[in-house]
Amino acid sequence: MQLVTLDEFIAVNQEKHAGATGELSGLLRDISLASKLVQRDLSKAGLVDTILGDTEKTNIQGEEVKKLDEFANRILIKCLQNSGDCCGIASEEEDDFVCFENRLNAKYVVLFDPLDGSSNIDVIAPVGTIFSIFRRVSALGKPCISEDFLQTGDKQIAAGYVIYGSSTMLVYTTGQGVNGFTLDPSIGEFCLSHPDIKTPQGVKSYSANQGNYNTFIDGVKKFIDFCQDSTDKRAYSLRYIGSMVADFHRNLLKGGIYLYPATTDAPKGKLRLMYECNPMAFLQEQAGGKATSGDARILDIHPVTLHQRTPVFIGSSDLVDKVLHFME
Ligand code: P6P
Repeated sequence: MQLVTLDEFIAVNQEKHAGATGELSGLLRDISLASKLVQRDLSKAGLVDTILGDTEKTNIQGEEVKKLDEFANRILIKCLQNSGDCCGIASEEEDDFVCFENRLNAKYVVLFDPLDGSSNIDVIAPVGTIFSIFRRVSALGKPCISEDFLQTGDKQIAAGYVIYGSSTMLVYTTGQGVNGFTLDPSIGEFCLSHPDIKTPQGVKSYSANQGNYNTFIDGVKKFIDFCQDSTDKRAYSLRYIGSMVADFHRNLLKGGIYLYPATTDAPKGKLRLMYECNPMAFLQEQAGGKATSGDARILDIHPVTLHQRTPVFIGSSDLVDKVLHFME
């Protein structure tokens, strides 16, 4: 395969980016720059105690903020504000959206989880940055408003993630399929490594926190019982890393389903709709899979609040259909 960098790929496919006139391409470049800076510090997290460990703060989710969460959040905000193409952001680490007063004429807003799965950093498990891009609905020249962010997932212009694992990969879609780019640290470039990703069906693999089994609704329990039943078939493999980006990435490439249903501790589910489930659902549908809350297609859910949570079942179409069948 010929070496194609992310910048070259974006430039060549510029016209395919829905209505993009270069700004969207600029945003994707800015996100890739931010992720390179995050990766650089992640790779030595164990050595530099200034960025490892907790900040003794908790975010709006009531979750411990790791120093690297905060670092990734700051880097993304800085890169997106410098880009000039983004008028505001919403982040898992920010209580409310942030409007860039010096970018009132920019067309796009970006929502992100700066470092999903960050509780795994201390044990060197994969973590990820997840992003979702919308065109603003408010008038140019004015500060962005909540409606710019609270759009249904099917209005996303682009979405993607960066997974920081044994290697670093950026995976994104603008609605023209899904492509993966692996970071070559020797040249500091993301290079096309996984063109036109499609999620296979017929794969016996599920990702769930089995410890929550007793708190799942009956339909979900029946699906998991089906997965574990080996009377007349091979039982399914359970693969669960505890970092959604890593579990999602494996299922996207190899097939499988990730499920985080409602539990007694998380009656509305644990994953956030706007900057975890929506971007992953856009990617998953573009790769030929499905994403549902159990009650609705994720991309159809009308958001009410920025940090709202939703149950999520996402992955190979046949497995999502199977769990929906048991939940009927
Ligand atoms: P549990 C990380 O905090 C996260 O949001 C996802 O990345 C991950 O899949 C899930 O929570 C893990 O949650 O309750 O199984 O530890």
